[in-house]
Amino acid sequence: LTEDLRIEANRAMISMVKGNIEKTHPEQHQQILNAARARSSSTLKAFDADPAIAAIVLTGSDKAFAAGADIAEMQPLTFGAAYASDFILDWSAATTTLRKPLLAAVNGYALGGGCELAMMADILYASRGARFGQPEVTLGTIPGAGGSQRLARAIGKARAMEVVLTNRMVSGEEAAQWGLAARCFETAEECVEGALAAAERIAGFSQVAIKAAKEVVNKSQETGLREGVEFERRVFHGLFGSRDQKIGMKAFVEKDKNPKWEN
Ligand code: CO8
Repeated sequence: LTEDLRIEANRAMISMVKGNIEKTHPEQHQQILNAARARSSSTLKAFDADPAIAAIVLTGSDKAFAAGADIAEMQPLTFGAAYASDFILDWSAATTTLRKPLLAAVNGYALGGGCELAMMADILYASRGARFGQPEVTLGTIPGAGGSQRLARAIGKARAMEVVLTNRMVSGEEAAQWGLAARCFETAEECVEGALAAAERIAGFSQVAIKAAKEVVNKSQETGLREGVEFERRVFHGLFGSRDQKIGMKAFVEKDKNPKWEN
């Protein structure tokens, strides 16, 4: 019930593979990149709508999760073009409005937009070799896809300032210690396996409960405590209207270890 989504050429997250595509497909590389970009948002939406999929795992290669937006492509961009197209919005909106859990398995570099993408995940796993960073100031700009906001919420203002202002990279181990990653695995392979195992566990639970649980935890990042607790209680009350609440509690009472979830 899980799907390993390997977006090797995600929209504007293509830096590390662009060179390879240029080498292997010199004639069609631009077409391939454009198709991959157009596909990434719609692929996520299609996975979110597919009842056979319960969770999505996003990963990259051992060298890089994603090295950020394509700097060469962004270089000539004007304010007018960026503003008119609301550059970045469609891609980040597609990622952050998923109702199913998104897990990121980060190995190697997660820089700029790559770090921002990883932070959009509901569960972020890293390996020892992961390197998170927001190097935008080295390019004369700043994070543009939520990096400054999500990083500060995840690791606190002091550390986020250091990362954003000094281009300090955060290792996988530090990411786990600081609360940016849920866990740090020894190797890249273990990290991807860990993410897939977590996705499998999620797939084994009531999907209506999973969606509601994701929604209430996310609410905590956007609201005050009283409002968040009230929201949680209302959603909790609402779940008494689901079949899965009856199925889950009946299974516990009857010591049935394998409830058949319906929604
Ligand atoms: N854009 C364009 N090309 C890149 C990028 C990039 N972000 N990253 C790497 N490359 C290219 C290199 O130019 C090089 O190309 P070539 O082989 O043609 O010379 C190739 O990838 C391999 O890179 P390196 O030779 O530099 O490999 P190293 O192992 O020495 O270093 C690094 C790897 C550390 C990843 C290094 O390449 C690097 O620092 N890259 C830039 C990282 C960066 O600054 N990222 C932030 C970009 S800005 C951004 O992401 C804003 C995002 C806003 C949101 C976007 C949402 C879509």
